Amino acid sequence: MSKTIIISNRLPVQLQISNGGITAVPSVGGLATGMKSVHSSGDSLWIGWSGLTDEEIPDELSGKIDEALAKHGSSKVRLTADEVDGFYYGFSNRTIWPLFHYFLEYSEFELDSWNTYKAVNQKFADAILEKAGDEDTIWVHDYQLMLVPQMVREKRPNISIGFFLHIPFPSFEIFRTMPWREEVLRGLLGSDLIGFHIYDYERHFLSSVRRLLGLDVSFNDIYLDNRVIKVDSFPMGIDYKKFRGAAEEHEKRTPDEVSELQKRLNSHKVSDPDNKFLLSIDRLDYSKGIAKRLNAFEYFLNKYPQYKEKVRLIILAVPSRSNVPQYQLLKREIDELVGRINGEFSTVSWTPIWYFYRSMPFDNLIDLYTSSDIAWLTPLRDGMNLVAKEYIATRTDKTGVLILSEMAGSANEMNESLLINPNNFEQIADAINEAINMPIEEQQAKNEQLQKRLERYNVEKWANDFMTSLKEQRDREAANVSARITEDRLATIVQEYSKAKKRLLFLDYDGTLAGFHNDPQKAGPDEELYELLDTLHNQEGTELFLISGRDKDTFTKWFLPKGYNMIVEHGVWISRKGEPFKLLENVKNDWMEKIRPVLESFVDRTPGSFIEEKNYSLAWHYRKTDPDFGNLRATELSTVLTSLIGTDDLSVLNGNKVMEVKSSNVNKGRASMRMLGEADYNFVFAIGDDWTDEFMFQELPDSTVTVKVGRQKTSAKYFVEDTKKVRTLLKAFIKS
Ligand code: GDG
Repeated sequence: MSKTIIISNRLPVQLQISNGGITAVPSVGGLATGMKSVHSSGDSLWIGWSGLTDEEIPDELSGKIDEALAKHGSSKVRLTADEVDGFYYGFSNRTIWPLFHYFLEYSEFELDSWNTYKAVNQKFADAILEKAGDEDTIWVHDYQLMLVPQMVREKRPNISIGFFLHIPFPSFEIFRTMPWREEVLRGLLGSDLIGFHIYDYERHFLSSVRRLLGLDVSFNDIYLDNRVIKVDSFPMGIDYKKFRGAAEEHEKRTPDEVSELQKRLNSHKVSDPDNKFLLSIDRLDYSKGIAKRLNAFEYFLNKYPQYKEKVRLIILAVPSRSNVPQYQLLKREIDELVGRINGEFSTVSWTPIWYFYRSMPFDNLIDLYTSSDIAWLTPLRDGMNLVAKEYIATRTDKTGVLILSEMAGSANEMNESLLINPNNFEQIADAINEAINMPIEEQQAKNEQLQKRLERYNVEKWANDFMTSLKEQRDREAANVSARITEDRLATIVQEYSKAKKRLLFLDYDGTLAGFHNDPQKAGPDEELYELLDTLHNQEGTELFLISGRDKDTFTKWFLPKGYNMIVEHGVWISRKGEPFKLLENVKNDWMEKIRPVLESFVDRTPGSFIEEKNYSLAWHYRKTDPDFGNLRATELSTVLTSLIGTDDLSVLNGNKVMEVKSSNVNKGRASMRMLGEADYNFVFAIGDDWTDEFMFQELPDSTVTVKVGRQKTSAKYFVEDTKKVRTLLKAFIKS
């Protein structure tokens, strides 16, 4: 039976060593609960680091740890203290974390820690490879393991792999600064599906893939060799029932069941019912903007002094990564700020900030959520921010106001909250004022909407959506792959070819017989291609046509002496058996005067693009431009041209990095059909790589063997991956 393997840096259980024995206790984190539905025992395995280094695990306990983990469907990856240092505290948390959260100045680019990151990723991949069968599904989590997908793919090309990034993916301008950027992208692209919290991260990732790897991207599909990788956004939800249920339980507690913390909170509420609690909960991390929040609080107290003694800020900062210097500095900064603000504003009966630097038990977390009038979360960057969602879920009477940074992924789904820019103190101070004075009905109306959404799109739905999407992607790939020209299929086609007495072949040139070059004039045929074409051309019963959008002069130079049949400019010109080119279609070119200046203006404004002028068409090439910019300009040009050519019987062809304007009654489909009508052929074959070849695929009769080069959407029956495979195919025709 196939199983699901989940891989994350940490396991969903915590180990406790006591009296020489070991127990594993499930951890309460969002990921662990979210994956519960996926990680149901029996058909699922979770692989991760146990949290203890090799040095910390006495030899005699290693086996016991394995047993304890196995009870929770988990298996450990062993890491030494040095590995944890280089991989986790080093590359993950001193390079990737700051860079991906736009803290470029904190990002350290150390070759040693990169090497450890690679080695540890390989350890995780090996652990997967050891346990995984070909039918299994692998789900890799987060920024610590970005190389794992490709490492697994190399050894198991057919296995299903999903990856989810829990933190933001930064803009290309930030990502490009990392020395190992290509390796990281290639690592991720080992996946079948790559998930992000929100569309913005997806967009940044696709842009980096296009710009740094030059890969073709169509909507959210990436074409890489013989695979298509899907990229999508899946905003992570929370275990709504758990938080809601806990809040309801809290309301039912008898006075002696109430926690000490709750008693303290209650006594303050009783002594001053108008007093408002503002709550902020985060890991102590610079990305969470805690220091800025404290400064903003000071600003608020100065701008709205009437709230002195009326509001109290409760800050829970959970210790995190305290081995990393930035975190130690931040801790000191926050300690000092809290001290200074409290020193400045406190009165005998009022301390403005209550500051907890610790992790609290779940129950206390609920105490804080349910007792606070306002949750105030101002990360400078945050992949999602689950605290915002948890706060809203616990508000059983639907009161409470959420003030949320627009830099948190969750802001996208929670726009009923008061969204603020964490750097805009004026706006923040006004938002706190608005929150304090917001009528109850308004609070309830907003929270009702928010709660509905959180309940529906909860963490289980998130996990299931991701798994469903991964499966769909695999099915789509399997269906597509069935159109690949495999050895068996090739044998059948070759058999039909050799049986046929009269054969007609249409071969596109660029991207089919030869690869692309930045300068089209340099993409001329090589010796092997000449030999191949010579043999086919001279083969008894074979009528070969090169069919291309190229201009006639170039093809005259390259192929006329060879005597091949040629159709160029998409069907305007024809040359048979070495004769000079003749017009195949009667077409006008007086429109060119009108269109040329338009294209010229695009060349001026798009560095790297140029115009190719043919006798009956004009082509604007943008292969050499920045890919995103080029695509943007192409869309713009297409709109401009469409409005210009309306009445002129012209059409715009959107080829592979080229946009061509030509007469509408000329295309490869029409030209190939005319050739087909000239004799009685019993084997017809057409092959090409771009949009302009689709006319042939669509118009030639069903019995034609149509082949697309590449994986893009096509009307062709079959596909081959690249120009190399095209040559293999043609060689097979020759040998038949
Ligand atoms: C990363 C991304 C993304 C906090 N303090 C205590 C405590 N917590 C729990 C909260 C919440 C979780 O920790 C924090 O989750 P966040 O989403 O807010 O932040 P990160 O830890 O930075 O998580 C983030 C997330 O991954 C998921 O993809 O949203 O953007 O940075 O669940 O309740 N729990 C307990 N005591 C505490 O003191 N028991």
